[in-house]
Amino acid sequence: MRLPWPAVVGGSLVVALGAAGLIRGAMPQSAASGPAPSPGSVVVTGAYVRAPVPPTQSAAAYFVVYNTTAHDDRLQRVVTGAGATAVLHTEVNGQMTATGSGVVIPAHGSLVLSTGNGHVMIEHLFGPLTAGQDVNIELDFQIAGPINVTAPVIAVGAPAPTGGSVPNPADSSTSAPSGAHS
Ligand SMILES: [Cu+2]
Repeated sequence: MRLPWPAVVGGSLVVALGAAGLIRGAMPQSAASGPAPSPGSVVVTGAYVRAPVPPTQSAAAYFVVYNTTAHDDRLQRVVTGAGATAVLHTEVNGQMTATGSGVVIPAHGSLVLSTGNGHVMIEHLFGPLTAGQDVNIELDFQIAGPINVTAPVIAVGAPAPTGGSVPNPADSSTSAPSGAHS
């Protein structure tokens, strides 16, 4: 019985392709012999929003982005239903800085937004944010496109959810970043 492959090249090659085809059929995404290992993706985990201290009109969102693809990508825009604007702030030379053109996440690299590393500052909140609520955040990547995450609101002083993200001992104890800068 012949496998339905377009057996164009040589006889020995047809055998090899047939075997690879069977393997691929049983285990999609296996590192059989394709040019790219697997499509890969950009994954966002551990998202949460720190509840703002009452007079503050902004809140900080944290998450971790894993770029499992073989190419760099750029987080170029953040949109949220919780506030009018969302600005990406990352620490550059010890200073929280708004990143106008986004942040590049290198191939097989990650971007960790945690206390002291950076955050998305949600400004002009549409309403009060209290612990237990969920905030929808859309992260727009240059290549991966939009990725939507649901970020629970965590009370001031409560420990950050781990969510499989990189442990950060400073995360739960340091002063709240809310309103620390514009
Ligand atoms: Cu900020």
